[in-house]
Formats: sequence, C-alpha cells, structure tokens
Amino acid sequence: MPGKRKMLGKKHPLSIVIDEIKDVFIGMGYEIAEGPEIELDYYNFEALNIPKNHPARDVQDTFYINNNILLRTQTSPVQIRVMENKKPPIKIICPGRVYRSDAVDATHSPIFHQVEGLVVDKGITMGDLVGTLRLFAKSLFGEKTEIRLRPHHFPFTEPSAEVDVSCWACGGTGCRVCKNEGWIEILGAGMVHPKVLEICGIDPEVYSGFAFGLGVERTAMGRFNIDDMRLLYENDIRFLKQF
Ligand code: 2NM
Repeated sequence: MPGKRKMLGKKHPLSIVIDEIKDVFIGMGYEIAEGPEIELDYYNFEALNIPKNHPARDVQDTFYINNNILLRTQTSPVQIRVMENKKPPIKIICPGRVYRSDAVDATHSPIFHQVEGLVVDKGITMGDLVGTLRLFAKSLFGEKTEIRLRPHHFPFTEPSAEVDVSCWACGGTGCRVCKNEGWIEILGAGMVHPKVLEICGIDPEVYSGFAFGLGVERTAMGRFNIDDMRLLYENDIRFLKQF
C-alpha cells in the first residue's frame, strides 16, 4: 500500500511539539506527570485558589458532569495531586488534553492540549523561572530567541506574567507572523501562590516554586504556519503527510 508507506516516519504536528517540549525538560531533569481528564471541582479550581465566583468557573467555559465533577480545563490539577503526594523537590511537566466549552473555529476547539510545568524546592526564585523559560524558548525556537515577561494576573500564581518569545520568523524586527510586534505570546507563568502551596500541605515559609503553562495547538500553529486549528483534528492525509 504505497499511500500507507508514505506515512512511515511521519508524526502528527501536535505530537512533534509535545515530544520536543518533553525532551527539553527531561534534559533539565524534569519528570513527566499525568492524571485524570475527568476531575473533581476541588483539584481543577478550589485548590488552585480559583474562588467560587471566578469567571473561569462559568458553566459556559467548563463541561460539568455534576456539581463536583468536570472535564479538566487545564493540566494544573495534576500538579496539585503531585504536590499533595510528594515532598519537594518537585520538578515536573504535565502534558495532556484539556476541555473548554468553546465553539469550533479557526482558533478554538473544545478539546485542546496543554503542557504545564512546576518546580517546588527551597529557595526557588523568579530568576529560576526566567532562566528556565529562556532555555526552553531557545531549545524550541532557536538559539537567538529571547523572552519577555509582561505583568499579568492568575489566581494560582503571584506574581504572574504573560511570556512572549521574539518572533521566530523575523527575529524581532516585525513581520506578518508577529503582526509587526516582534514578539509572540506563548506562555503564562508565575511564582506558585503561597495559598496553593499551603492547600497542598507544603509550608510556604520553607518552600517556594514557579509554574508555567502553554497551549500546544497555538504553539504548533505558529511553528508550522498552520492557519486553521481544525486541520489539526481532521486527519486529512494531504495535511498530515507534510510533517
Ligand atoms: C499557567 C500559568 C501560570 C500553573 C500553576 C500551577 C500550580 F498548580 F502550581 F498552581 N500549575 N500551573 C500555571 C501558572 C499555569 O498556565 C497558563
């Protein structure tokens, strides 16, 4: 079957990006952690310091199964479960599927993929976060890549930042890919909120940590210049054989 043979050695673009990210962090001594896609409200929201009235909890965004059970909207509940069960040092990344009640279009899908990372130990600082993300960006997007942090708010980190990488197409001078910005947003990150550490039984007076998260689809679309997210799920052989 010649059609089949042509696909030998090919990999789905989402798998390419996930495997590259795993390799970078395994190289830095991280372990891979996985957990359930059907989660308790407690692990998805409550333990992450996302209060009952927070907009992220809206039934419009979350697929609820009942009052206490839902489809995870991020992979952070895996990190909560690890913090509950293991004493620091903790150095993990959590790749996986997440679910949000969005309509399908060129940039949205109700099922998508995230990779989140977490480091908890004595004396972890924002400097460790910046150095880690800088090395990650250079490994994934090329040695000349730089990163930029802009202040942001997440309930589970304090301080929090949105993280841009210098444009992989133009190097930062401005082009169509980065909409003349020179920078492309790919990550959210911050220092784990002391309340979150405490909820997990980790003393925030002794330990500190950083965490980050990125969307795999958005990263793959940027990297491979894919203009419609639906292409990533349709399994059209004419699309897939390009990778
Ligand atoms: C992000 C951005 C910033 C995050 C925080 C945690 C935990 F469990 F430690 F609190 N996990 N992941 C985090 C922080 C995720 O995604 C955009």
